[in-house]
Amino acid sequence: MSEAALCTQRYTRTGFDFFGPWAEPSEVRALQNLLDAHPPVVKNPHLAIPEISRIVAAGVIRKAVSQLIGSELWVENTFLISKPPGEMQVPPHQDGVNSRLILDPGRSVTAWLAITPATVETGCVFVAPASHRHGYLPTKTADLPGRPLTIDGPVPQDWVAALIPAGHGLLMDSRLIHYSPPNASASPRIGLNVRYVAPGGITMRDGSAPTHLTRIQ
Ligand SMILES: O=C(O)CCC(=O)C(=O)O
Repeated sequence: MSEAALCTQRYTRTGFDFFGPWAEPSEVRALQNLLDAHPPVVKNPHLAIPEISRIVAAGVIRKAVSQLIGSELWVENTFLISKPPGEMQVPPHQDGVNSRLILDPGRSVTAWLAITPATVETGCVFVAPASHRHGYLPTKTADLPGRPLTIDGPVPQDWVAALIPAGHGLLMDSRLIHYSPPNASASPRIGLNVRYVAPGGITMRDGSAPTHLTRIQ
């Protein structure tokens, strides 16, 4: 079986897989320097920061995502988290549902890109293997700053720490339950969440057509 087929098989079974590197070490260092001064959360940085718009179209990422959902790719959303040392955490959630939309898991995938090393100490993402098999779960707002969405129901018991070197990444099924704990190190942990969709992969809850999509060429 080819490496690509093995990756797809792993992703289908567990709901996640690793990939990379998506950039040269010098490019990753330049990004670290650039993003160090940014606020902890930046929504849709690919629309405002040219270096990020280049990354989301990087060949290695495009190839990995295309193997899962086909070659016509659009970016639905990006989210930059520069998690400072301290309290900031992200509760268990699924990326494919929010108050505005639902993503078709067969036509969407999240790529989480480590811009600095993601380790247990720095507050890496933890994934619940095979949790995508239960579909989308009910949600509620978490009692945390910013009132993020979290799953409403039993929280999975089995978690895997997604340990990712800077310049590498994680692919997640849109239904995969994941969270990230606080950063216990002394430096910010920077990661970029990119939601890719194939045509027809988005259903807006209000019946409108999706907007602000960026085609990956
Ligand atoms: O970057 C993080 O720590 C959390 C990432 C995450 O859960 C997400 O972007 O959906």
